[in-house]
Amino acid sequence: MSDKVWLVNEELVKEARSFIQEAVSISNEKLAIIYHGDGDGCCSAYFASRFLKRLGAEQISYRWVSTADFDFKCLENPMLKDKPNLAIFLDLPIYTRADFLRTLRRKSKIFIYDHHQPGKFAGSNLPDRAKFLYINPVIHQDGSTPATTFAWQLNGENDLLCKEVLFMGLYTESWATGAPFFQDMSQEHKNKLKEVARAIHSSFLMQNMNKVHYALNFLFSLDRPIIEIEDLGQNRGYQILKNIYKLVQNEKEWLLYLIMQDMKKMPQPRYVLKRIDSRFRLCGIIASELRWRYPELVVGIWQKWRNLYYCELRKGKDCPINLVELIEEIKKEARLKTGGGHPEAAAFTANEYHFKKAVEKIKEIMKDYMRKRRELKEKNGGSEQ
Ligand SMILES: [Mn+2]
Repeated sequence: MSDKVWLVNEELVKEARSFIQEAVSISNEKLAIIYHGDGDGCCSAYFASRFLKRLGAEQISYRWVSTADFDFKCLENPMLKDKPNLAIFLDLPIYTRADFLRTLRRKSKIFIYDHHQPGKFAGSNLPDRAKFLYINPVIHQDGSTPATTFAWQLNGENDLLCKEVLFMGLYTESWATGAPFFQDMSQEHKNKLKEVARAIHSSFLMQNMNKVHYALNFLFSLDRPIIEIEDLGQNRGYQILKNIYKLVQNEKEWLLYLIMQDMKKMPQPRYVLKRIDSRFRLCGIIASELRWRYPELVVGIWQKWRNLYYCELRKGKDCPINLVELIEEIKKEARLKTGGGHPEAAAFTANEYHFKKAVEKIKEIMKDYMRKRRELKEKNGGSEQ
């Protein structure tokens, strides 16, 4: 039914294992794990850390990089100063930063596992294979196997707690359903893990918190499987995650209410394009909620994200517009910093000037589309209500 590649090729995992092992065994020096700020990135960092600790690593530093703009600049200077013996990048398209990698490589061994579309790859400019290993299943095998799966294989342990973390990482990537690893897990067990996974994911929706690791610390605090803990609420780390989760949910509900109040003023909306202001990255979940309320429209929700504007696009089930194509149209008129996604869900970032141009373009396209649709309905004798 699915063409998902559930496991990373064992040869690639072996190569990664010996690359990392060698770097750790040379000396007991500084190691760094840099992970994508989401459920998959965090769970993969957990497994990579377990693996390093088993190899005897003592000094591991952690950082995460958030989705909206993959702002690698904020980690480049500290890392070049820190000079870790080995830097492990998980679930991050860091290969777009060729200059940084070239400089870092002088002092550090670099390992990258990423499963995003490779895009511009700097690897060909990095001749020293002994110091650089990049694995991306999109390139090296046919599929986009999540980072959690890779790191779980790398770590090689398969106790119940590991299986639970694997489930949570895959759940946040929509890879848990149908995966061949969880057949013996009860539905109740899975539901419990989903709740924890949502709390883990929420902790990465805050701005400028890249050195705080609430979710990872919570995972490290677990000394037995989650299912065996009678009252998870007693766990301090989980209390923090849950509080953040509630904060995010409350803010989402409130912003959604404001948008709905605004939309009521428009009896026949042709699009839903709204700005929100929040310290949390909420465009995605708010746009996703609105798509159900406006099945015929394109929904775009944006917010200021550090120096950029960040917009999430969703479309209702009865809207035939392809969002990837929409973004391609926008690109003809506005210079986007990032932009892409799937036909039903896409996102882009741009500076203020180009962002405004982009939003105007979306309005234009939507007005045009809705006008044509109305004309077609009239021709067919139907009427717009
Ligand atoms: Mn990710």
